[in-house]
Amino acid sequence: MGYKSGFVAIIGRPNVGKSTLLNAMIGQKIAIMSKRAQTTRNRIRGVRTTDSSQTIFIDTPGIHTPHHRLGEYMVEIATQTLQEVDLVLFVVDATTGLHPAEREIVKQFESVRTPIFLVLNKVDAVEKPILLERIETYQNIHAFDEYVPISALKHDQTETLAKLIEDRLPEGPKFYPDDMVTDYPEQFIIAEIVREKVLQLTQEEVPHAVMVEVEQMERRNQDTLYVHAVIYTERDSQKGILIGKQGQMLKRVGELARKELEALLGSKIYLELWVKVKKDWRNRPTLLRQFGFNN
Ligand code: GDP
Ligand code: MG
Ligand code: K
Repeated sequence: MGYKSGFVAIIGRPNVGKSTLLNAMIGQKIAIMSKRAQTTRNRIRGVRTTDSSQTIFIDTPGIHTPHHRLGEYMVEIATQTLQEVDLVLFVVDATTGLHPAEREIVKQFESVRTPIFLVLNKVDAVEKPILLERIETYQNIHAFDEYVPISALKHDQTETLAKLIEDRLPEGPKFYPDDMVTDYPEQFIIAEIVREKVLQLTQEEVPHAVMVEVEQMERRNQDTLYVHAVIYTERDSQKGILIGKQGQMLKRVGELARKELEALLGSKIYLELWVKVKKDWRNRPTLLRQFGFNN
């Protein structure tokens, strides 16, 4: 048997644990984890390389009912992806069971020839009899190619899943060098981590109306990376919350993001954050493109 390689899409509703799973498979933090829905808006690739195979994971946004332009856009990406990849991982939350939106997603599977695994995540938080019931419920609506209960958070059965994935990959070359875990530029990862900290610290007060753009990034000397990033909000009130009393909130966002980035990129970071208001960006196609949402 020769070397194997292929593309695997990770799909599923927001918050089921797609990013956590990707990170577990890659062994490094790349996709952004969050308790709040819909953190991942872009396709993020993670590469898992072993002696026998290379798997390129695509972390797509959750398929869901669109409410505004951005929503419509997200549905498009997700369905197209199903046709293009070698394998689809349909991740569901075993603690909550079948969701009505998942019925809609599964309907789309009927016209897809790509193999699809049902990955039941968060089994660490579910009793066995309930888990078995859940599996049966999903079995009744679609004949999946594998049923794989895992805990992405605790890394339970993630290696089993990796093996099952490898079994389905076609023979093919190593597309990426061994030490490469993502093909997203540092700028993108920095922006995502700043955004994650904003969402974590501001709770419900600044809803998803936040976008981060790295405007400048340069290595000032051997071990310091200078980063200038702008956090865009939709309203003045959100800008106020984000900056906080005497700039305290923004300072905390910056500190948390800097610590994590230093660990991730192995370099000292000088992080300068600004907050700007850009009204109603979600409904403006040109702005969406500007922020890199069109591929
Ligand atoms: P995504 O929206 O599908 O990418 O979901 P995330 O990976 O951001 O995870 C959403 C939430 O579920 C986070 O709070 C995770 O810590 C949590 N989570 C993910 N995997 C597991 C798991 O295996 N067990 C438990 N108990 N929680 C998990
Ligand atoms: Mg995610
Ligand atoms: K998410």
